[in-house]
Amino acid sequence: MFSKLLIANRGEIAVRVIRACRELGIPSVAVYSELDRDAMHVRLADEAFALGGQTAAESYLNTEAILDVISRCGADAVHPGYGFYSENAEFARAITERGVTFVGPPPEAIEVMGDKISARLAAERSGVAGVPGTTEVINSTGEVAAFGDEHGYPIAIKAAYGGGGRGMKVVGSPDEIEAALASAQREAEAFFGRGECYMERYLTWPRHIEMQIMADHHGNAVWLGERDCSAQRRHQKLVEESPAPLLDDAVRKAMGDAAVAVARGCNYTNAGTVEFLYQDGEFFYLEMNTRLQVEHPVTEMVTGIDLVREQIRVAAGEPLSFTQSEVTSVGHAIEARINAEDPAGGRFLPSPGSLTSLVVPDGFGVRWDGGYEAGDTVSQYYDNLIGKLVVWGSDRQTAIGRMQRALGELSVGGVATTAAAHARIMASEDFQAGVHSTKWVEERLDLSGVSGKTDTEPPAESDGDGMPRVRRDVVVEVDGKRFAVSAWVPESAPPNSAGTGNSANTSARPRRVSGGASAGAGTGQVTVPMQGTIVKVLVEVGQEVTAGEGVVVLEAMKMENSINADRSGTVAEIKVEPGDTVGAGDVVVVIS
Ligand code: MV4
Repeated sequence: MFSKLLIANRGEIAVRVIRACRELGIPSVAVYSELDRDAMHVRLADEAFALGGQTAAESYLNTEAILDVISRCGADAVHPGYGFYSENAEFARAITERGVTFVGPPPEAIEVMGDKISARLAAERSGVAGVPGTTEVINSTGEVAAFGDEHGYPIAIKAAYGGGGRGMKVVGSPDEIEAALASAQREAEAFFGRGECYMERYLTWPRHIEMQIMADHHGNAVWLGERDCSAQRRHQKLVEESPAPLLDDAVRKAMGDAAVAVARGCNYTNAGTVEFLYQDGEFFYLEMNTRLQVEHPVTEMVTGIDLVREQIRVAAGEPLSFTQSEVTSVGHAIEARINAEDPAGGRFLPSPGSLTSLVVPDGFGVRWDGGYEAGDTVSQYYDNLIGKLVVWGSDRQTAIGRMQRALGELSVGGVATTAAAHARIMASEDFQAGVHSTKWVEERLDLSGVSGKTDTEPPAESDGDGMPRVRRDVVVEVDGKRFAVSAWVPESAPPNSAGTGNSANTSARPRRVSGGASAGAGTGQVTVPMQGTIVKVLVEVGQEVTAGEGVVVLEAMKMENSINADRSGTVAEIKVEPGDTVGAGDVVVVIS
């Protein structure tokens, strides 16, 4: 096993890998940018080294700086997480040349799958079909027209060196070919530096279903079940689940076998994901992701297999700890990505900032994979995933109910989050019925009226007296029943003050408690309404008082309460002095 593992990443995935290292007894090393000096992954790792810089390019993508830390700390393995260097064959080679293990697939497999045309050819060689289409670069509009004549419309034009959905153009009819091809090539050139494009039949209402695989260095390759990631917007996944709803067991097995065939075909090792489009009972190979994915926890929750632990073991040369027939899936798992984004109006605008508070759900079947704690800052420079809320339930309906419950417990202060959009998704009939598709969030889901704030604290406001007001939450009991109460009090009030007089705060005016006093129709026998201690007597015998005027101050329920004259007249008798304990109904002053 490794003697030290460096995590070339940040946020929740770095935290996830550090936790796996700790369980395996492997010392972990974090790296960090200037902005992440005190980030959660840095606090959690056994050692941490600065990379310098602020942006990803200056820090987590600074090869020189990372190679330097590797040699300084003596790590013999590097886990790249997802994003950053995870699918960078050059980086994998650079560290391998230094005798350091890359916890991931061989560089050659990364390369084959990095280019979509060669990836498609590799799949076809393994007997796995993509959406009907071409495996050659498009050279003229005539080729697209010929494809349309044969297979019909719509047609998808895709970037050969692309990914993540950028640069894909849909051609609805022959007269759109010229503009769509030119625009796809232009975008491919702009985004990926290479303009080559290919084409496929365009599926109009597909689901995105992907298959998790693992392979070791001993010839073992297995599939661990699928994830349905159809609920997404702008090619960013929102919700992932396993198993995929309404997927036939026979189709699942065929998809698993296809994924293993693709992996074997490129001599794959470690964890990988083969993506498919699924429509009308048929699945088509889309691409292979040669990394651990964000949504790996849903597979872990239904199979009970720790994928990160397994990745590290396999990278160290150990055989997979299970065989295909030992992999079973129990129940249903759903993941909701909690991003610092405001879903209002379906816009999902980034909402970076400091997390003034963070309360994460727990309880049976709930898992939180977070990268931040209260007080941490979500920077505009990096992925704004705050954490992943994952639930497990005995079936899909139970899991949906559990996710709704867990979302209700989540409270994030200081930034907007995607939580409210998740609540809408979980509550929607389409999602519950499993009839959503990759276009469903953008085209069908109603996000009107959602707000990104899970913590409903309004900004400090003035109450007309020029004093800024802040919210204080207190719990009160009324007749033994518990109420959570919010009070907006001057900013300068002590934190445990809900704005009413507090005995510790002697400058505050005592509360008036004697009912009906101002009516002036009392008997003159001034009583206290509750048990307490007399802290002050405000009048003397013989003194003239008016109805409603305070006569004594009673401390009760940790508050000072003014006990007031119930009629106008002369103070005839004072029955108490400071320090006396009185009970409800005791007469304290007599007015004649
Ligand atoms: C498609 C498709 C329909 N038909 N290909 C978008 C990302 C890129 N990697 C593949 N994508 C798609 N390819 C054909 N022939 C629909 C999509 C697609 C999609 C796929 C997976 C997840 C989300 C998606 C959202 C929109 C479109």
